Amino acid sequence: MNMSLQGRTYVVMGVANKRSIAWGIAQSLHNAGARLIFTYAAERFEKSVRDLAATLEGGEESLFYQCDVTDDENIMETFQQIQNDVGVIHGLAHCIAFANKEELKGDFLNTSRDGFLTAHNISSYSLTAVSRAVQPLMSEGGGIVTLTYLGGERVVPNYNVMGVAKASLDASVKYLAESLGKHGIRVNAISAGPIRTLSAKGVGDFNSILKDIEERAPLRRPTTQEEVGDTAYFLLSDFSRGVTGEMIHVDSGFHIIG
Ligand code: NDP
Ligand code: N5H
Repeated sequence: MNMSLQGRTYVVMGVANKRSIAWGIAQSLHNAGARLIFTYAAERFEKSVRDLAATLEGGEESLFYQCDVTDDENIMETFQQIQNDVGVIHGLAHCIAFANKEELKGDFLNTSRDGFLTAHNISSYSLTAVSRAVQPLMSEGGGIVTLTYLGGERVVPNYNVMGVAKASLDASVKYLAESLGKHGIRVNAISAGPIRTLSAKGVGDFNSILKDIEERAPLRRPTTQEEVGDTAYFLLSDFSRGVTGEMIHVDSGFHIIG
């Protein structure tokens, strides 16, 4: 078996800028020879995604589609268009989450119904919606990977409604793995340690969170985009062919510390 992804095509959802974890995944897949398809939600990020892809050698072969995961019609049209343009897809990386800023501080008890539904809609249900849309394109089987965080397994200050949404996402990974296994499609999650991205900006006290990782995580260093990218590559390659419904922590081992 070889690790090359030559001749394979992967959809990467959620590149906003060069700090995005999705961009780390895109780079790892590209380095393995994969052809990439990027989706972005906001038009304002289209140029940023196109400019980034252009920095990849042969990146001009990449394709770009606008896809807002709150819009079922938009999702269906996007994957219909991808099917028309490229036919078969071998995998998908779902790197999407959102919660209103006001819900990411203070007491979880104050979470509003609207804020709860928004977080779950974008950060959790979207994986099921997208998996259903991509399934017909994955006719040769393959992998779907999503990104989660420890705050879905335990209470992490300020993560609040996003923690509950990640718990729902984590359970969705297992149910989707069961639904899609018969089609040769594996579904897994990477639980990443804190990485300073646009989403992470301005929420919580990121410096003290990173300091804690540097002091207490077994590897005594923060997680990098590249580390997550390479684990996504593993999960989207045949080397992980027996792995589905799994969550791999790429967090310097922080999750084992009590
Ligand atoms: P980024 O801000 O780089 O990426 C978040 C992405 O979510 C953006 O590209 C954004 O697209 C997209 N998004 C938001 N709303 C929608 C929508 N309605 N439709 C489609 N896309 C949408 O941050 P990260 O790379 O940090 O986040 C990626 C994933 O990693 C998230 O699931 C996050 O929870 C997870 N994660 C992050 C960690 C970290 O420390 N950074 C740790 C563990 C997990 P747009 O900007 O175009 O709206
Ligand atoms: C415990 C923490 C720190 C506190 C909580 C952070 C939660 C972050 C997750 C969500 C996705 C952030 C978010 O939705 C921010 C938005 O309200 C505002 N930002 C935006 O709209 C920007 C422009 C766009 C690009 O962002 C999105 N998402 O669309 C958790 C951290 C230690 C780890 C972490 C940061 C986890 C995570 O899930 O991202």
